[in-house]
Amino acid sequence: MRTAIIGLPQTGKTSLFSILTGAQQSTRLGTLVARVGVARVPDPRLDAVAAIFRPAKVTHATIEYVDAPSISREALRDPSYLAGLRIVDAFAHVLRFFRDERVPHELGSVDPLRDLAHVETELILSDLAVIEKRLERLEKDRKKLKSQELDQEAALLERLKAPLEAGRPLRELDLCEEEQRRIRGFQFLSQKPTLLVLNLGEEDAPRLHEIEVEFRGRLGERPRTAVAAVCGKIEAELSELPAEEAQQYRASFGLPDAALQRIVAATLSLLGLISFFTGSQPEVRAWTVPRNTTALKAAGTIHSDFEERFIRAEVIPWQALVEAGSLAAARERGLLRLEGKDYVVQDGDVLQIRHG
Ligand SMILES: Nc1nc2c(ncn2[C@@H]2O[C@H](COP(=O)(O)OP(=O)(O)OP(=O)(O)O)[C@@H](O)[C@H]2O)c(=O)[nH]1
Ligand SMILES: [Mg+2]
Repeated sequence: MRTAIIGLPQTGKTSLFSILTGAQQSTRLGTLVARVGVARVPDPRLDAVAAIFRPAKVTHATIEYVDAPSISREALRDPSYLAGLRIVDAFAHVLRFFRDERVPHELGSVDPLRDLAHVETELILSDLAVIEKRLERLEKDRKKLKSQELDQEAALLERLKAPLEAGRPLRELDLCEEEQRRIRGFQFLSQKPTLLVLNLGEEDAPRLHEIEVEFRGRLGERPRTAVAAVCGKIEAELSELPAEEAQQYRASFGLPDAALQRIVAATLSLLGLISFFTGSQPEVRAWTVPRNTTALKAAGTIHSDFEERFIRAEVIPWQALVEAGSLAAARERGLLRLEGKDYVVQDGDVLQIRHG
């Protein structure tokens, strides 16, 4: 799972990267190289399950974040820059709300909705260029070779052009599975699920929730788009402190719970991911999988051998395990269910995979 942090120059992308990955802040102006870091998915359920097993090691699920160089028309013409953006599963698009005269604004003034439209337009134009190029190619090929497959691809791409030309990103279109499959290989930028991160100034900290709600209202209904507000500068500074101390400072600013938790939770739900846990003495671990994943596929994410030699899964919801106090007690009370390969894993399940 990889998310790219995108946005205009000087909006707080690197600050967000520091909050999420704990990487020390090095505000490198306009750097052209993307940095990759790993965020641990904070999960109180994992801590509760770990208290039951008391394992040697607790492993959180992770999300990779990329601190991408800022979006611009020139950058979007650079093949290696584009390639870096194409491979990600989602975008976290940072919008500048904070006012600070010492920090120059690319478009001259603070106006997050305009900035959003500006960046979206660049992504859309980039996708349109890809479509045009492919259509030209297809036209040549279809003259040489009659192929229903190519005809259908051309028809679909033609159909995608109209909404794009009207300024609608591809993520807002309802495409059937067949259409999704046909265009997957293009990895269109405007199709990425997007978390809009509102980067507020510290004076807005007490109104964080209000501003978030208001912005959602102004945005209107947008499929595969989520909104989360943060005070980037404060949170980036707090990310270098011990958790408890940071929480005290946060409260003194009137800020809600840790930004890391809210951003990561929003990213997971945007992507339709759920968590399950595995527990044993050596290791308790959280895993993320798409909603509706079967026990067989879940076993495969742990180890490919588990999928190949899968027999059954023993399943218990994490709360039931915590209430029982131990795996043995849960088993005695008949709380562990034996499930087959087609069982659909639920958010918060604790799984023991039995394999040959
Ligand atoms: N006052 C104020 N300044 C901020 C805030 N967030 C970021 N900044 C400042 O804005 C500048 C840019 O922040 P970065 O996090 O480096 O932004 P960026 O988007 O990575 O910038 P580039 O990589 O150069 O495009 C820095 O000087 C930050 O201190 C904020 O919430 N309030
Ligand atoms: Mg930066």
